[in-house]
Amino acid sequence: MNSTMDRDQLLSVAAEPYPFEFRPASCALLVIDMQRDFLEPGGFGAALGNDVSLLRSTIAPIGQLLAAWRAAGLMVLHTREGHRADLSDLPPAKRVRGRFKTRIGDAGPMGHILVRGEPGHDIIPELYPVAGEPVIDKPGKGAFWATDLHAILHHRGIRQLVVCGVTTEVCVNTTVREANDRGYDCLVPEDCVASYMPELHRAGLAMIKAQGGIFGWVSHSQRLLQALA
Ligand code: C5J
Repeated sequence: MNSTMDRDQLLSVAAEPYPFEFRPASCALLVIDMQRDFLEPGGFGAALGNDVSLLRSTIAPIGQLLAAWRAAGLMVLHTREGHRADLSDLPPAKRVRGRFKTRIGDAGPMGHILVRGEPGHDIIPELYPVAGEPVIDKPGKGAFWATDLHAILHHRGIRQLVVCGVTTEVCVNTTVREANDRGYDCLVPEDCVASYMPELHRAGLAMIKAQGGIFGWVSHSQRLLQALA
């Protein structure tokens, strides 16, 4: 696929519960929270007791989709979960939830955890945004809540989303549900999302595609790349 392709043609991807049809011009790639705080040792994910290496299998396939979207001149967006340095947008309930020793805003090896501007809050170097790709800073799990994501997609004529990133059952699932309620179709490539808990990854995907695709479609990055080729 290259920048001379017909971006308005209708493409079809093998998916569950049935093929996903999309026009590249109106289908954005949305990469959720591929941040150092979730994917590298010493960040928020690790502070909660998780094995961050479980998420790293997504980096290569997301990289392939990013390359294909960029080569075709299609829309790419990234999100980051995090808070203001003074923590004024951090709900006290979110800060204390889990009764963990290390909490959001505390100093860690990659700076203050999940705080904007700190090294750990930023996107991993392997998938770093390039010029022109909006980065949505979100205080919650869903990418639509308290952000301008919906306005940006609307202004660019985007109606469908390929949603990648971490974690499957938390920020990916919340964002897919929010998108569904706003009228977007979402396709989730199963190898481009991951969880610290593999059983919740499977459950998160099952919930999206159940009941005729109640929240969206599930496929694989290779099937998507074949459709674009
Ligand atoms: C979490 C996320 N798991 N990006 N955030 O707290 O899924």
